[in-house]
Amino acid sequence: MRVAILGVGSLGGVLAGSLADSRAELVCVSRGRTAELLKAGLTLFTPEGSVEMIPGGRYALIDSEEGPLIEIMHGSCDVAIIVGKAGSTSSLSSIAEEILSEDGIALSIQNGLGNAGIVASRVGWNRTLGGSTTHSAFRDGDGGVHWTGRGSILLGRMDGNKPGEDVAEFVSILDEAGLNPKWSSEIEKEIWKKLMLNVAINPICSIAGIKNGALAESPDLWKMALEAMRETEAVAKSSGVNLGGIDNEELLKEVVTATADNRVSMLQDLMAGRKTEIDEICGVVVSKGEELGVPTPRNKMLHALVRGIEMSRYSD
Ligand code: KPL
Repeated sequence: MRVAILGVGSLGGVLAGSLADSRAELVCVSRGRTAELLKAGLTLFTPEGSVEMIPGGRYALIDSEEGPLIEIMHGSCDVAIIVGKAGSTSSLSSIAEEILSEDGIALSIQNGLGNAGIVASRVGWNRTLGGSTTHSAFRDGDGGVHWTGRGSILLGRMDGNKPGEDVAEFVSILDEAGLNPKWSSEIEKEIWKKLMLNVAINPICSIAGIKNGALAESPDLWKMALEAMRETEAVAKSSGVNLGGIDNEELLKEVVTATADNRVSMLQDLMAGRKTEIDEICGVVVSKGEELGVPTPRNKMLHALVRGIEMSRYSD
């Protein structure tokens, strides 16, 4: 099975590094300095403390900034996993469309809502899987990928149908790679649940400049995180997605503990001077809330503050 990982950054590095130990053939799509560093190979620091060096020859590498996909890559992959930032879903989806074989499958494992829909508009709903993950990672300045929290990958068909044989084979490869895949027949719910975690953890840890674990140590920050989560749950409910019976505090505690040593992707983006996913995280909750008449003041405030930090880069 030939698997392409589209948008290799920190989470993509975890996928590439762990899938390197599986029977899958690999293609990595990245850009700029990350692509440059991937040429030489990939160093993966596992949560258990081991260091794995994956030689650059273990995967075919595509720099998406180097022009159109070369002919030989067209239709060459059975699976395309889209892990790039939500803002790059559109461009990565068109690469997925080109790189996938006729019945190849695309899987979006990204933060925010609506990514699987964008992917499906290029490759079709019947070939698109939605996903969400609680694995956490960051990249150091030399391109080393530090897998800080071993979580799981939830994936499922957006139409709720059972996986076919090709999908089952892919899931077994993810399992072989130690990525802890779990099939979900309610993936839309899981994507909302992940959004609830992202609105709670990402902006607050980014504004405060703290690692995930520290969120649980400040009762005031914890309270704000839970408020953002509750608002998101209410928006989900009004959108017709009943998350029914989740204990928000328990869920937040579980993820914050598993990723205690991680700096959220949003904080990593701010520290590197990149645009964050705040529009796709709190922004989407605010706009859906406005559409549905659900108040979302906490998300609105967090959205404005992170946008403000982004803007501060450009002021004197
Ligand atoms: O998704 C994440 C992120 O950093 O974007 C969590 C799960 C919060 C891990 O840090």
